[in-house]
Amino acid sequence: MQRPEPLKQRIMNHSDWISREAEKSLTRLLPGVREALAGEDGLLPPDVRSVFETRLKFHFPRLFRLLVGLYGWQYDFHYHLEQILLTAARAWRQRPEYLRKLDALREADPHWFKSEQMVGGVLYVDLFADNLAGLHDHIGYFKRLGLTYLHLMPLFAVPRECNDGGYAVSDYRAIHPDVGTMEELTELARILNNEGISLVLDFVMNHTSDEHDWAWRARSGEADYQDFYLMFEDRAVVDQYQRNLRDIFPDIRRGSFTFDKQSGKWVWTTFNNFQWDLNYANPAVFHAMAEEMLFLANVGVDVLRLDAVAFTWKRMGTPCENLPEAHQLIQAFNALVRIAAPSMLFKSEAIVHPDEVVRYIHPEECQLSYNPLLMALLWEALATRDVTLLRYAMTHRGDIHPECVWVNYLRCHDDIGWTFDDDDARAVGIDPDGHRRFLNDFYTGRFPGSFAAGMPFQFNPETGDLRISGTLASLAGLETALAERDPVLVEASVRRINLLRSIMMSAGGIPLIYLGDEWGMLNDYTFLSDPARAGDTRWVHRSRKKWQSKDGTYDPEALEWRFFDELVTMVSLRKELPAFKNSGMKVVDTENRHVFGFLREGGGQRILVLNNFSEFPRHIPQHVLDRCTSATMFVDRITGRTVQNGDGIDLAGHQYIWLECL
Ligand code: OTU
Repeated sequence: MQRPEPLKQRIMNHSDWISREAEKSLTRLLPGVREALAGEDGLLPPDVRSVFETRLKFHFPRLFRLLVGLYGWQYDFHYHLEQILLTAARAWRQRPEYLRKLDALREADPHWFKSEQMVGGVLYVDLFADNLAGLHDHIGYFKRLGLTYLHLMPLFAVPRECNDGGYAVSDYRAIHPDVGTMEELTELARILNNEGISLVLDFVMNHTSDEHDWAWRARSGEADYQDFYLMFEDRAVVDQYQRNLRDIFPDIRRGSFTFDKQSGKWVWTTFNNFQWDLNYANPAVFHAMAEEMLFLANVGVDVLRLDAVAFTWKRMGTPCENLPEAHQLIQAFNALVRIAAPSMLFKSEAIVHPDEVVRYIHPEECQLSYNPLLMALLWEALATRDVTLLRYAMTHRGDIHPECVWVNYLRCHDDIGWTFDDDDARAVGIDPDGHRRFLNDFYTGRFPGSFAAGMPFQFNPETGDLRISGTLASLAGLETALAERDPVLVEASVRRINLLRSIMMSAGGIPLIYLGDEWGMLNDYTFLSDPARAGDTRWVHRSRKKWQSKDGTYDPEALEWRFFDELVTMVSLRKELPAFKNSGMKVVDTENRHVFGFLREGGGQRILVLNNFSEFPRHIPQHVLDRCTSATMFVDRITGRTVQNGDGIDLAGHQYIWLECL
C-alpha cells in the first residue's frame, strides 16, 4: 500500500491549505478530546485539562501536517487521527502528578539535558543485579560514579530463547517475569527521579517479536493484524523488494524475509527471523505504537531510545533505509509526546552513514543521538596511532543542532561497525575498503602485532563486510597483556583505555558508560556453550557483573579499582568544569598526526584537550598553542600540574591532558 507520490507533493506544497484543514479538524475533534480528558468520573481538575488543551492547540498543526503527509491519502484518515488524539488525551489523564510537574519544569528549562552534569550509564538489569528489586541496592554505586542517566537495556516480555537480547518484544506493557513487574519499574522510575537520575528505556519500534499478540493474530489469519506487518503471499513481490535491500544479520539468514508456515506468507524480517517488521504505512500501527509509547512515558521514562530508526519505512525500489517517511514518523511521535508527555525526549539509534545519522537529530525529531562516528574513529585511531581521519571527520562533521546533544560512547551492547564516510577516508589518502579490512583484521587479533582480542560479528562473504564484538578492555589490549603476564603490556593497555575514556568524557555531549567498563571488564566466552547465544558474538561483551573484588572492598592497587578511580576523577572534573557543558568541541590542528586535540569553551573557561594516540612521546610546537590561546600558563586538570606556555607541550606515550588556559 503506497500512496501516490504526486498527491503527497501537492499536499506538502500547500501549507496554507494544511493550516486551514488543521484548524477545521481540531475544531471538529475538540469536543471528543475534552470528553476523553475528563474521563468517566470527570475528576481531572479543569486546570490540568486546560494545560493539555493549550499544548494540543500549539502542536496540533505540526502533528496534523506530518500525519497528513504519511496517511492523508487514506480514506479513513480522520478516524485514525481522532483515535490518536483520544489516546493522547487519555494518556494525559492517567499521567502521574509528579510527571506532569516535571513536564512543566522541563518546558521552562528545555535544555536541561545539555548540562555538563549529565553522565550516562547503561546496563542489563538481570546481568547487573538479577532483577529490578536488586537494582535498588546499586543506586549508591551509580551516584558514586556520578551517573545522572541510566539506560536499562530492554527488559520487556520476550520469547524465552529467541529474543535478541530483549529486542524482540512480545508485550510493551509487561516486564520479563525474571526481571520484575511493571509496578516495580514504575516505582524505580520515581526513585531514580528523586535521586536526580533520568531513566532511559528502549522503544523497539521497528519490529515486534513473532510472539507478540499482534503476530499471533496475523499468523492465524486476522486480516487487520496481517496489515500490522509486511506479509506477502507472492514471492515475486518479495523478490522485487529484496533487490535493493542489504542484509543486516547475514549470518542468520540471507535476505530480509521469512516464510511463515501457518499463514503461508512471507514476512518482512530485517533482523532475526523472529523479529517481524511493523507496517507503519498502516495508520493503525502508528496509533497502536503511540499507545505503547505514551504508556511507557507514564511509567516515568525520561529518554526513549528509538531502536533501529533507519528501517521503519519501506518503499519498493529503494533500500528501505533512512527514507524521508522514517523521519516524518519520528517527528509525528515527537509532536504527540510534546502534547501528552512533554518531559520525555527521544534518542536516535541510527548506526548508519554519518550523513544519515545527523538527519535524525533535531529538537522536533530526536534531541539525543548516539555518536557512532566518533566511536568508530576513536577505535580506528587507536589501531593506527594516527588521528588524521578522526581529525578530518570531526572538523567538518562535528556540528549538530544547538538544542540537541550527542551521546558519546566507546562501547555498547552492540558490535562496532566502521561507518566512516568513504570520501572522508579518500580525502586523507586512505582506501576505505582496504582500511575496513585492516581494522577488522586488527580488532580480531589477526593483524601481526595487534593488541586486540575482538570477535568477528556478521561476516558477509558477498560484500566482505564484518563488524567487531568485544569489551573496551579486551579490544584495547588488556586481555592479551594479562594472558602474556607482561606488566609492560598491561600498563600500555591501561593507558590506551584511559586515553579513549578521556575523549569520551571531554568531547561534549553526554558520555555514556557501558557498565562493566568502569572497572575494565574483559570478554566473557561462556556464551559459546549456550546454544541460544552461541551464534551471536555480541554476547562476548554482555556478561554478568562481577564486583571489583570478591567482597567489594576497595583496593587502590588492584587494576579494577585503578580503572574505576581514574574514571571517577574524569567524571567529577567534567562536572566541575563549566567549559565541558554539552556544546561541541572545536578540533585543533595539532600538526602532529598522532595527537588529537580540541578546545572546549564555556562559562568563561577555556580548556585544551590533547590526546596522544602513539605509544611514544610527542611534541606539540608552540605556534600551535599560540593559535589556541594567549594564556601565560596552563593547569593540567588531570594531574594538577602547572605548565608555562612558552616551549610547546611534551606528551608521553598515550598521555592525555586537559589544559585549562589561565
Ligand atoms: C539495534 O541495532 C539494537 O541495538 C540491536 O541490539 C538489535 O539486535 C537490533 O537493533 C534489532 O532490534 O543492527 O547490529 O542502525 O546497526 O539498529 C546492531 C542500524 C543493529 C543497526 C542497528 C541495530
